[in-house]
Amino acid sequence: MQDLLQKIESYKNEIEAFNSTDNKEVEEFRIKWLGTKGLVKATMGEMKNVPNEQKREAGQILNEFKQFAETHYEALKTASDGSEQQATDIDLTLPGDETPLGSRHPISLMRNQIISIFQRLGFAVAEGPEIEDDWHNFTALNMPTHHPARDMQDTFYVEAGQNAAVDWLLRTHTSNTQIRVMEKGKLPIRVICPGRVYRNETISARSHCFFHQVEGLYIDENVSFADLKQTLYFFVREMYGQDVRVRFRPSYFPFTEPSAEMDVSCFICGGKGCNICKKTGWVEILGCGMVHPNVLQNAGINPDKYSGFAFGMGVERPAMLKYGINDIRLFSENDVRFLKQFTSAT
Ligand code: 2NM
Repeated sequence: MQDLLQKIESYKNEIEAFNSTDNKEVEEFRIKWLGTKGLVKATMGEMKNVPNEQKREAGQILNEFKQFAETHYEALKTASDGSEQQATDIDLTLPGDETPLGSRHPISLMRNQIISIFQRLGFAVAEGPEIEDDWHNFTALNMPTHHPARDMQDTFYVEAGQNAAVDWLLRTHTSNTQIRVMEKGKLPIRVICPGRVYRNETISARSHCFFHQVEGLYIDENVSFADLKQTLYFFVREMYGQDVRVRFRPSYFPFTEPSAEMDVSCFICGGKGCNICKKTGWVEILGCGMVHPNVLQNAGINPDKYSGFAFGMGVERPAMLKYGINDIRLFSENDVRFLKQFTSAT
């Protein structure tokens, strides 16, 4: 009996000392102590060796030992189950990972808005090269060899090697693309040409050495200045609202004759006079005119049969006015804090 008590005491110590959250080890514990060939059962079997007068007391002690082993096993099992849950279960109530969404560049938004108005009038979009030859950027546009706009001061020429047959340059307007469309010879023509252009200007808050333009061209038989005006009236009403007022001022471009600049009543102050319109009540938004007969001729179109109008506008300035941007350099710095502020379906 004394031996049995000692054995139980040492078993209890061993059980107490065992700790693990590993499922396999806990199961091994169960088999060792509580299995059908386990130590608890074997110890219970020693009842038969206990003298009769001590059986009552020994029974109690053995039962208590069995319970001790079972309780310890249950505690181990609960702890190990919990650890497994932590490792494998997914908390379906957690919010999902955020997917970062890009936003459209403000220049793209402005350009798309301009383009879509002309598309509704049946204009197609044409794009052309930014690195252009002298003919398509200047000569064909009725800008002769010594025209001041060709000056190195204004135009980025491309180093093309000593024996290059032609001068290469970064286009100074998107009219190059319109010459290319005309040269294809498919008439009538209704195209809108958006794109980036380059001019050798000092970079500041108001001007940059590259910017964006949208130019339009309409060529058919009997196209008149009245067609030009009505097309542009439609454009500005769509762009700035049905109440906008318009004025044309005579101007000069080598590629159009007659030429004009178009102003709209200031969309900031409504014409009363503010900083944007410099107290004039008017904001200049585009240049336009009837395509010069020399230009048609240069591009292989008979000026006696066909006539057309063209116009060109910048994208940066209207975008700055629309979005309240005060420095043109922000458009090309790609600061995400700037870029992520612009959202639109277009
Ligand atoms: C402007 C103003 C006036 C223009 C002319 C042509 C072409 F190719 F037909 F000759 N394209 N764009 C034009 C006319 C551009 O921008 C202020």
